[in-house]
Amino acid sequence: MANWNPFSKKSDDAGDAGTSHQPDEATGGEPSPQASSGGIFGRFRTALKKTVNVLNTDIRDLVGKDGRLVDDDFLSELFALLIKTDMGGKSAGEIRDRIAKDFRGRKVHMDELVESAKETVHEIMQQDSADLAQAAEGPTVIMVVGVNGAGKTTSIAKLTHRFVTAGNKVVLGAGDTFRAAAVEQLTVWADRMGAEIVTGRQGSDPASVAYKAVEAAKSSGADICIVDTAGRLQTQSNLMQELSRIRRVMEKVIPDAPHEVLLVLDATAGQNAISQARGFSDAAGCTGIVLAKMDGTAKGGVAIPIRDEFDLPVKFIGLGETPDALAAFDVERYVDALFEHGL
Ligand SMILES: Nc1nc2c(ncn2[C@@H]2O[C@H](COP(=O)(O)OP(=O)(O)O)[C@@H](O)[C@H]2O)c(=O)[nH]1
Ligand SMILES: [Mg+2]
Repeated sequence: MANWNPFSKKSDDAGDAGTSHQPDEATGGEPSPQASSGGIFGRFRTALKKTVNVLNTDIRDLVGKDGRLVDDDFLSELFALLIKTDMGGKSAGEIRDRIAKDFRGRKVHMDELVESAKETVHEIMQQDSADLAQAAEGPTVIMVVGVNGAGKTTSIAKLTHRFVTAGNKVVLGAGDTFRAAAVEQLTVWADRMGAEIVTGRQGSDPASVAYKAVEAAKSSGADICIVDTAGRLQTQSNLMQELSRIRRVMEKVIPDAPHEVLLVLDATAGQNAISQARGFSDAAGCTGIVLAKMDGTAKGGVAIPIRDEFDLPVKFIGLGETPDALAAFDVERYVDALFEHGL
């Protein structure tokens, strides 16, 4: 198989958030106009802008040049600012508590505070590798699930683009048989990118499409099979059961399939909406998260409560609507980008 994991940190891919740190260094720590206005890295920076600004400006003002005594007042003001970054109450509380533990009753300076906050965020974000699992033999099967409009089909197009570009043969399964438009959307992408696609009639059984797609991938010696599913809510128990059924038919063709079940979450949806997707983890046996539409939120801190909320690694972030707008998620780079101006 050609260059299996194009998302691996080991592969030097300019599309990965953070691998293009050079423009930053080249301009002495400031992003070049080019980097901030366009490209994946620029969009990644924009996504984090509000969070970075709160950390860099508001908290810096709160602490002041000469430092600030850590007392109850300070701790509650700090908490209020952290909440503004979309990192969620739990994470903001953990940062505050750690600072209270380390510094209460004495003066803290900005660099010490940032160091402490960064360590806490790091601990929360710590996760297994973002690399995709790979089948021991035969095609690697990836199933994609999530609520309506989260960005599933677009994320599949992006994954396909990356796999095909890396020389892999991809078969897609248009498992969203609910909406005719979804099948058309995926067919257009597949044609454009030279991937094979298996479709079913509108309203037909998605498990049957999934079965045929995995079978086609196996018999044609494809490297990867990606199966789309219709959007659903975790409260729709019949539809959640359907996901288990789709999984089971895949297993009939390849015993350890699906190798990945990616839950696509809309970063702009707000934390409550995202929390509502928790049921997917159990019903669909999710193995990782794709955080779509990160370019649509200036409060990129949203990845923090997601790590708190789901016991799943964030594998990719979506940074736009074009097929190249997908980056492998890297905890170190994410945390560094959040705090880079605060040190
Ligand atoms: N800006 C932006 N838009 C996205 C991203 N991912 C998906 N979208 C848009 O979100 C909408 C819903 O996406 P779609 O893939 O059809 O969602 P699905 O219902 O989960 O399959 C479409 O208009 C996409 O173009 C992203 O990373 N950034
Ligand atoms: Mg779709």
